[in-house]
Amino acid sequence: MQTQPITSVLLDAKISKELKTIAEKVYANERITFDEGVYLFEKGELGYLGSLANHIREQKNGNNVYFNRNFHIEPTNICVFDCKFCSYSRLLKQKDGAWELSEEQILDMVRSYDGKPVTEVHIVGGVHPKMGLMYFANLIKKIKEIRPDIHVKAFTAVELEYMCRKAKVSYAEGLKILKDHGQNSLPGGGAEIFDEVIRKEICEDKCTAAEWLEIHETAHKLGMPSNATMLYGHVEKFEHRIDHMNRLRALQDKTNGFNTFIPLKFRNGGNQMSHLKEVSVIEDLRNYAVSRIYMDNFAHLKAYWPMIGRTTAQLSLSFGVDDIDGTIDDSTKIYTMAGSEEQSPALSTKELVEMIKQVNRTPIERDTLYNVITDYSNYDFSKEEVTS
Ligand code: V47
Ligand code: SF4
Repeated sequence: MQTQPITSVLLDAKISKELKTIAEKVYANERITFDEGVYLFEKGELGYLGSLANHIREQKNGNNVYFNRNFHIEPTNICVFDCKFCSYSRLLKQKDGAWELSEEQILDMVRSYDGKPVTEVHIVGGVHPKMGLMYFANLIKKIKEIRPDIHVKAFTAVELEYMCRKAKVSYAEGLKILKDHGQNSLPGGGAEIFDEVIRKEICEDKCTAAEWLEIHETAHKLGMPSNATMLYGHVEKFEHRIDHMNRLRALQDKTNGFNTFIPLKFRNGGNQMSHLKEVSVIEDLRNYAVSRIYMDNFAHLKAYWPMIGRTTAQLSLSFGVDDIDGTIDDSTKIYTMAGSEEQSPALSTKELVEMIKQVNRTPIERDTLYNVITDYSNYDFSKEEVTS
């Protein structure tokens, strides 16, 4: 049943019967089908998609745009896997450009935030054969001893699959050990594209789609929420993007354990797929919009600004996005090394707030679980000492 008037652009006689039906479904809060998702990618123009996605964003999140105060730790870029799109990893035998932080260096990074109001540390890296489950469990414990209040969002399903396999424990056992040592949630990386044929072409040796989904389902059952990503804009077709979203939507129906969906644009700098062109900004925005329309059971859609750039992140806020990630503090190299325009990704809270206000949205600092920390609508920065 239609609850709101459909804007005139959607009733435009020039749009097809199918697009009108989809618009009616969206306004009636009805889920769209797989075929309708593919049709949106094939036939939906930017203005039409943006209009629908913006409506959903408003319904779900009002005028709020979320961000957090966070930093990353990337313990190593040495990796046993060889994903064709990855610009940042190095094989064990490659010395050039490889790094491996010691435990003390990692803990010093955490100590460097003493007195600063960060709320989340995001830990991911290459899959190093010598850094195992108990090494990371003890590392998290030590991080929590230094900073008991910080939320530890750590390890992609790719890292977790390898850790559990090496330690000869089930996913449930491995995740329980990490949880008991202080890990709070999982980031969304490693999902790439679930379609088995495309996955084989771009990252054949790491965890399968089924394993990725099983690890996230197991985490959700243990009370550890997670995020989900999708790597788009390479060799996949529209139906592969919808298939990917469909598998995530089905798991979310089952567990409701995902916090946010994060489309990740393939960046072509310095990797084995550099011969592929990157997709246009129009395609980025269309992809955010279709994601917002298709993923009806995800509360949030994130534009990760170090990957997409701050200008496109701002634009995405009119195409369904309600979250732009956080302060970052120049602590991640994944996208710098893949050729992103953000070569030293760091934004102060004040800069994030200004970015959001500039497009007439309400800046909300959140914690990892989207609890509101500060509403910056009428905030006076001149009274604050630490604004990082
Ligand atoms: O899984 C690697 C991607 C991911 C490239 O959960 C690339 O809040 C594009 O998952 N072009 C890791 N993408 C990053 C990630 C993430 C980032 C921000 C926030 C969250 C979250 C998760 O980065 C990998 C892979 O999909 N990636 N290389 C590249 N050249
Ligand atoms: Fe390793 Fe992750 Fe890079 Fe793949 S994307 S090569 S698993 S660091």
